Order: sequence, then structure tokens, then C-alpha cells
Amino acid sequence: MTRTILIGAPVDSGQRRPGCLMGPAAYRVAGIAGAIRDLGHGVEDWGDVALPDLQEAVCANPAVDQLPETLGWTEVLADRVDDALSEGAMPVILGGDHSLALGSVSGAAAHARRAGRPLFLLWLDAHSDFHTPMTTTSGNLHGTPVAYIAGRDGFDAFPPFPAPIPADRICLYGIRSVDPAEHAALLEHDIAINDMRVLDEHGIVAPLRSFLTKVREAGGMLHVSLDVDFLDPSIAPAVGTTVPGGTTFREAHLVMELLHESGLVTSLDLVELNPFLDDRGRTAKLMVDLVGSLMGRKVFDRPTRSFT
Ligand code: 6HN
Ligand code: MN
Ligand code: MN
Ligand code: MN
Repeated sequence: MTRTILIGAPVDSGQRRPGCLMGPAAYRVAGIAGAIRDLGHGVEDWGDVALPDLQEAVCANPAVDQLPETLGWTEVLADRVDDALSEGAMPVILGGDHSLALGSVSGAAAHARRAGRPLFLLWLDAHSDFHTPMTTTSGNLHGTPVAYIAGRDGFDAFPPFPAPIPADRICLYGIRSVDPAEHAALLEHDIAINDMRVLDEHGIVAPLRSFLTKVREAGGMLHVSLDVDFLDPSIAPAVGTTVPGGTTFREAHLVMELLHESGLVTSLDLVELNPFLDDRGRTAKLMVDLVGSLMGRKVFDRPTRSFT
């Protein structure tokens, strides 16, 4: 049994299409608490975090949008995620656009540093989110968290990331849209880039297993950040940044089932759901079902072999 803590993060400042702020409500309506509880886990809902008073902030790149708001969310979410982990629980962050990971992963990293454990990051996304505030051309800060987490320069307005995660502990999974500046920067880092080409060729299982083996051997904590656009838009339309060629229903469930089997996940983000774009709640329900697989739902309860 895992004790889970739901943290609502109605973050909408990382991009310009309104709607992600309704995400936490949509997950609750779609039954996320019951889905986890029915699997025998503990669930507490800490409600939605509130945006603190905004501080003035400036960035040399004039394209950057809603910086003070994003800084506010970063601060409050880092604190809340650290608190949940310190209670020995698994925080599940109900987003909110992907800029919330600037905060959630900060909180996980601060906790991991105090616990003396290495933190690993699995980024399930169509995008690499490897811009810095200096390289983004859209100005949308939801495209920046991986760069912040990896300790790249250009985040002067932000608090220094607590214990940046070395590149070899970061795994990008499912990516198929990378901007030129991100591409150039990724070539300079030793991040595992499992783009859709790699997953087509090797299948969805082998690259994930090899990453999970690394996490296990290091005694690591594992933060999983699940962007709705990891999924193919035909099954998950409720996202502002759809990219064709995403993972199928079964591939996505299999990723979640392997994560469950590993027993390694210590915190989870659900990001980029825009309920305003949904089709009768189907994307919200699919995301809740995926959380069910991550928390141990299976068709047959046969003894599972260890994944290694
Ligand atoms: N996401 N690379 C594009 C940009 O605007 O920087 C898209 C970012 C998408 C962000 O996946 O959370
Ligand atoms: Mn606190
Ligand atoms: Mn993303
Ligand atoms: Mn994305």
C-alpha cells in the first residue's frame, strides 16, 4: 500500500491557451481519488495550491511570458511537494501546464538531497522542454523545466535549482517535437533521448527497463512527469500542443504497468490537460486510468516476475 497525496496545481502561466487551470477539477470529477483508493492505497487530497503574492521579475528575453506568475507557482509547489515527500507519501500533482514541474521537481530534488538519495527523472512527453528562458522563442515557460532541472544557465530569475540532476539520470520518452535551440543543447548533454523513432525500433519496453534498472541499482528516487501529449492526439485530444505519432492506448498503459512493477516511482506530475479542449471528459478519464495502471491495476493478478 502506498500513501498518496493529491496536490492540485491550477497552473496556467506556462503557455497562452487558457484552460489548464481547470485540470485539477477535471481529475477530481473523473474520479482520481477513488481510482487510487480502490486499489488499496491511501489517498489524501491537499486541495489546490494558491498563487502567492507576485514579486517583480525581469528577464533579458522580452518574449518570456508571465514570469512572475510562474515564479510564484514554482516556489509554492516546491514547498508542497517537499512536504508531501517528507511525510513519506507519494505526491501526485494534478496540473496545470508543464511549467509546474519547475516547482514539483525542485521539491523532489530538495527532498532527495536531504535524504541523501539520487533523484532520477522520467519525462513522458512529445516535447523535450529543454529551452531556457533565454532560448525560448514562443516565450512559453512550459517549454523549459528539463533545462532548469538539468542545471542549465539562463534561469537567473529563478531560485537556483536544488541539486541539479545529472544528465545521465534524465530520460526523455516519446519525444517527437524538438526546437532547433533545444536540439543543439541536447547534443551537448548526455541525456537519454528516447524519441518515437527509438521506441518504434526497439519497442516501448526495453529502453524503459534499462533506465529503471539504473534507478534501482543507484537506490534512487524517481520523479515521473506525464504530459498529456505523450499520448497520440487521437486518444487524448485535450491538450494545446498536440503532435501526431504519439503513444497508443496500450503502449501508454504498458509504460505505467512497468513503472508499477518496478516499485520505484516516488512522485508524479499529470500535466497539460486542458479540459476546455476535451471530448466528454475522455482525456481526463484516460489519464486517471493510466494512474490506475501506475498504481497497480491489472487484468490478471498473476505473480509478477521482477522486471530486471
Ligand atoms: N510542453 N517547444 C515548444 C515551445 O513553445 O517551447 C513547445 C513546448 C511544449 C511544452 O510540452 O509542455
Ligand atoms: Mn513546507
Ligand atoms: Mn511538456
Ligand atoms: Mn508536450
